[in-house]
Amino acid sequence: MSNRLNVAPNDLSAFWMPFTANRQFKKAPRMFVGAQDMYYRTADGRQVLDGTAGLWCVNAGHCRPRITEAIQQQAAELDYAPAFQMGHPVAFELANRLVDIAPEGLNHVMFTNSGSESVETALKTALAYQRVKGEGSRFRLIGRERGYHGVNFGGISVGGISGNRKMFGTLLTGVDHLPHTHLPAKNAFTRGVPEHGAELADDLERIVALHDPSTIAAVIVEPVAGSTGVLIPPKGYLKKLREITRKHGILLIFDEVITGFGRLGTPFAADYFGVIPDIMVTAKGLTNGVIPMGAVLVTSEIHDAFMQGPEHLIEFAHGYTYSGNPIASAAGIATLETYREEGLLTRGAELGQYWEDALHSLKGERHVVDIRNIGLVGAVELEPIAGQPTKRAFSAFVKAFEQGALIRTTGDIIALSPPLIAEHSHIDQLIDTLRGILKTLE
Ligand code: PXG
Repeated sequence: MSNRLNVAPNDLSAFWMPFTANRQFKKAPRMFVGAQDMYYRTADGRQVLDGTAGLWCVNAGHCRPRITEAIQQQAAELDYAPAFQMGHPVAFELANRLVDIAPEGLNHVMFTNSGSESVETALKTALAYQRVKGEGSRFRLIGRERGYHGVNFGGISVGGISGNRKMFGTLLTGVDHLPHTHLPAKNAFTRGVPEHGAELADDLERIVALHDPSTIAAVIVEPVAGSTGVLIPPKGYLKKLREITRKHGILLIFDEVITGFGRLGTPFAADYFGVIPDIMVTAKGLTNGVIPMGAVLVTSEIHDAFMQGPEHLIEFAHGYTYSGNPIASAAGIATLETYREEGLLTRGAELGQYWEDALHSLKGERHVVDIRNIGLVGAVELEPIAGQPTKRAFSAFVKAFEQGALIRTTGDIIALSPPLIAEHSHIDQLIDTLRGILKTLE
């Protein structure tokens, strides 16, 4: 076995870390060297509770034997097979298993290697679909303010987080954005789905009137906006989006990279809200975060529209070297098996009330201006330090790590999303740690 994990790296400069304050990190590195179930282990032997399922992906907890073994076996048997014009059984099996648990009608799957690639795949599929069915004038894509759809050009174009967009030129043309749904004046401290704001979906009618429906290919939203700090859609909002898109022949894309695979207490957010999109974007929990993989599910109507013309021709000029990679596919199958055996895709619903009560017990602590929750997701929004946005939440993050809990922060919002195997005692530990920190936070 390698002893790499036992040796502290002597030079941290080569690795330019993603979405990280590199200079701050490299002065006081926070390193994990092991993990099991709900906990990480640090180099100095401390246990750190995973309050965020990694980056919203380790839904079944860490180093689960079935997944580890599936990867080991697959690596030894068929490590790679070409993905274009050739196949292997494991990817087909995973596709079938995904369709089995997916919302009704999403019957075909394209594989990718990340959420960002899944988003690009979905957007390109939407544009190409409109064209193959003779509506090539539908070239516009509609996203939403504060939306996060990964970091590639299509995703940041429909995304709505200015910090992720402002450096990168003109982005995709022909994009417009719905307003975000965060209404703290009306909905602060709501438990679960907020009452106010369904009418924000009507803004799509304004956008449609402005551009004409014949120019719009698709609308993409996260059913629950995650990265921007957990914005839960108002009651009835997603149903309205579905009605308006259907009325105008516009495709509806749900980006379920975070909400997929049990995060809300249902297999997908589409199940939670009773709204089925035309295209569903997934990644993260598909393989429990262990091997990079994403999947895009589409309706038969979309898939079948491409299946025309001479049969020797490629129907859709899109795909990746690693689409449906055998090891990733094996990890995906073992992950879905683990979810099924342990009832994890609905466990968030069983834990939901306990989670909600624990989270909302932080109401009244210093600096807390809002608390939001749904399924096994929560957010605690803090008042920023005047003139120094993000600093207060970031210092909560560093303190939490020192005190044995991993949390996530975005702006001055603390986001929590523990693995779905969490017990009440883990929830208590997480919330109590946070409570202690809030009491001492500047
Ligand atoms: N769509 C959504 C809704 C996401 O949340 C992506 C696409 C992109 O996935 P990849 O695999 O390309 O990173 C995401 C990713 C956070 C956090 O703490 C969220 C994400 C990634 C890292 C951190 O909020 N979301």
